[in-house]
Amino acid sequence: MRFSLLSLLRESLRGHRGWPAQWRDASPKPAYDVVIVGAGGHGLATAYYLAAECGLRNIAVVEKGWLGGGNTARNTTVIRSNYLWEESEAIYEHSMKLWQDLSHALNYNVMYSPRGVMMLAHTVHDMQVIRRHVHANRLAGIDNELLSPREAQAFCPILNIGRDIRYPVLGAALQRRGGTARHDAVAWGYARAASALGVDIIQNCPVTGLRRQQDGAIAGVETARGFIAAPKIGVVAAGHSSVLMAMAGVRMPLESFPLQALVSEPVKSVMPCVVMSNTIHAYMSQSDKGELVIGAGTDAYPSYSQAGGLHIASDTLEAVCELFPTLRRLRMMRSWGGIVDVTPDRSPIIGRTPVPGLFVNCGWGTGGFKATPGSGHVFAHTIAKGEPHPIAAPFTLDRFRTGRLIDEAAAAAVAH
Ligand code: FAD
Ligand code: PYC
Repeated sequence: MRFSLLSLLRESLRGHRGWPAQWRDASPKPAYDVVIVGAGGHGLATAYYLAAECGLRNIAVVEKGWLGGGNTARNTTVIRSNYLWEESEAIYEHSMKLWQDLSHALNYNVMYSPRGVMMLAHTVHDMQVIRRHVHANRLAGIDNELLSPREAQAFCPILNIGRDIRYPVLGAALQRRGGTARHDAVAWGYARAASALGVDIIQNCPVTGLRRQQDGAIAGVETARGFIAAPKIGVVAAGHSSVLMAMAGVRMPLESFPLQALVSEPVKSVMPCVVMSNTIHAYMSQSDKGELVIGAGTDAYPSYSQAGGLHIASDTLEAVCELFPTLRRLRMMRSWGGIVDVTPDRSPIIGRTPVPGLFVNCGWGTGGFKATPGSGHVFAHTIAKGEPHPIAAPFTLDRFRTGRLIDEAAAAAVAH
């Protein structure tokens, strides 16, 4: 091997803060074809589909903590595809179809349970909104049906449809194929299947920088355990995407908010489905262990706190007690928060960035768990081909420049 004086000097200056910009392109041989930053469900699914469907095997997933320990571990696992706009219907329905066969595909029981997701209406405006969604979904071939209060109660017998409560139930929209899955099993299932295909999953390895070559293209990731060179990087770090993208000089249209949830002590099965109410900021299902899984709205201001305001959780519990009075004496066991990153139009960003070789998948806000298989699938194809997958194509970063937004706030399901 031959060393020039210049290359020796470059090596000795590596990591030095004053490293001249023109030397930052010292491009070592790529260690991997693709590095995915973030081992949440989306990152692991991306790595799995890259290996399983795109013919790439030399892939690493780099995670600052442990796999599946971010929002994937903290969410309330609601799965549905009853979104309003065609672009959203396409991606969430793509995901829904993948959920149906996911346990077989991964040979891992992700406990997908299509027990029905029922969204309540409490005002005339709510009724207009759910009617609009039902019609839009049915036109797109997606199941969704309108229920009267009595029909809603027949589907969920503990639901209070009395007229004397603060926000009486006026009707509901029911997506029968909607439901839940086991959050950590999804991360473990994708991780195990990806690992079996040769993907390296590197935990406890925070990414601290994104290094670019002299021509501007991505060169690799700086991590707390050293530099990893790769010609393609996919950033999938929910809640922290803007921090990571800033490392490559890309400013993202994102804000990060705490979103919280809590679970009750376990009880016998009382809740046969998922019930959601955006108006009174509460949604609930029952886990297979018997705990009632309850979610609240986001905090009103951006923050990286993984707790969330106490008043948000207590308002939610008041709403739950009104809707399900039989649960009034139930004790709560745990509460927690996660950081969700939210775009101005409440739709995700999936695809290329202004930095050649750098891809991003973020902005799923309060609703990305359900999208895990579909998001990973289309992102893998986008990274492998360097061109957006047709389903991902509308979700560009560029839409915030052109103004072609996909305003899904009405379907976000959680109060913002
Ligand atoms: P994550 O699982 O957060 O993965 C991102 C990973 O990136 C993390 O593991 C993190 O440690 C890692 N990371 C961050 N920075 C770095 C770095 N510098 N270096 C290396 N790694 C890094 N969605 C639904 O569809 N249905 C729901 O019912 C639902 N309920 C929710 C309830 C709550 C309380 C919360 C918080 C969210 C909820 N969501 C729900 C949203 C959903 O959880 C997220 O959209 C989804 O899990 C995002 O998945 P992910 O894989 O992108 O993120
Ligand atoms: O998007 O369905 C959803 C959801 C439920 C709870 C949080 N997000």
